Amino acid sequence: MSLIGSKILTFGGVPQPKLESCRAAIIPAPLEVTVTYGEGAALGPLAIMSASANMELYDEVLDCSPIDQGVYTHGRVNTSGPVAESLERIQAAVAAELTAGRLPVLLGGEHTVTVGALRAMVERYGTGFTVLSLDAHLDMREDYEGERLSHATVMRRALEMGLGVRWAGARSCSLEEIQFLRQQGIEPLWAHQIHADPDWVERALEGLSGPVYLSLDIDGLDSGIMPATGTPEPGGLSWQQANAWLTAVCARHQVLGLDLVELAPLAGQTAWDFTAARLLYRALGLIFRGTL
Ligand SMILES: [Mn+2]
Repeated sequence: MSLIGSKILTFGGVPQPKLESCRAAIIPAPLEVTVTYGEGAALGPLAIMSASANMELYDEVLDCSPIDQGVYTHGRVNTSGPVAESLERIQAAVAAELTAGRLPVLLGGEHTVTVGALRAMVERYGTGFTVLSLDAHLDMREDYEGERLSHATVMRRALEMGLGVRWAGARSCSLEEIQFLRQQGIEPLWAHQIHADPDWVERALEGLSGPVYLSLDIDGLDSGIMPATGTPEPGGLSWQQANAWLTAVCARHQVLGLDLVELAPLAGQTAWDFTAARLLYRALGLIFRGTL
C-alpha cells in the first residue's frame, strides 16, 4: 500500500470507500523492467495518486464529481521478479475486479502491464471487445531486444489474443511494424492525419461497434504537454484532442476496463503528474456517465 505517514494514499485523496459500494478500483502496478530510454515509470502510480489528491473532484466539463460513484484504491501489485510472474499477478488483480463487477483501472508502470489486464479481459469476455490505444507508438514488435513481453510489443500480443486494436496519436514505429500491420490489412490513423482532419474522431471510431478496453499510454499526448515519459514524441495529441476522443469513445462504447501507463515523473515538475491524474479522472467520469 502506498502510504503518506500513516494515511493510505487513495485516488482523489478521499477516505477509502467501502469496496462493495465502488464502481471502479485502482490497481497500481509500478512495473519497470523493459523501459527503453528515460526511466522512472515505476514512480508513475504514486505520482498520479499524489497529484489526484490535490485536484478538484468536481469536474467542470461533466458538471459532477465522478469520485462520488466510488473509486477504491488497492495496494500496489508486487512487480518485482520476472515479468511473466508480475503479469500473472496483474491478471489476477484485474480478474478479481471483473468478477466483482467493478471497472478495473490499472496504473502503470510501463505499458507491458496491459498484457496482464488483457489476459483477464479475454478470460472473462472472450475477444468480443476492441483495444483502443492512446499511444505515440504502435507497440507492434514481435519482440524487443529478445523479449516478447515488453512495452514495445504490447499491441502485437493483443492481436495474437485475437483482439482488434485501434490507435489514437500514433506517430512512431519501425518499418517492420508497419509492414506487419499492413500484411494484416490494418492501417493505423496517424497523428499527422489527425492534425489535418477536423473530423478525425469520426475516422478513429469509424465502423467500430461493441465494447472496448482503453489503454492510455501517456506518451500519446504531445511531448510539449507531456514530457514526463520514457520516450516523449513531438506531434502528439493536445489535451483537447485527447478529451474529444475520450468523450466520443465513452459516449458510444461500453468501456470494460482501462489502464494509464508510462508516466515517468520529473522531479519537482508536478504539472505532468497533474495532467495524468486529470486525464484519468476525466476518463473515469466519462465512463461513469456513459454507463449510467
Ligand atoms: Mn508509447
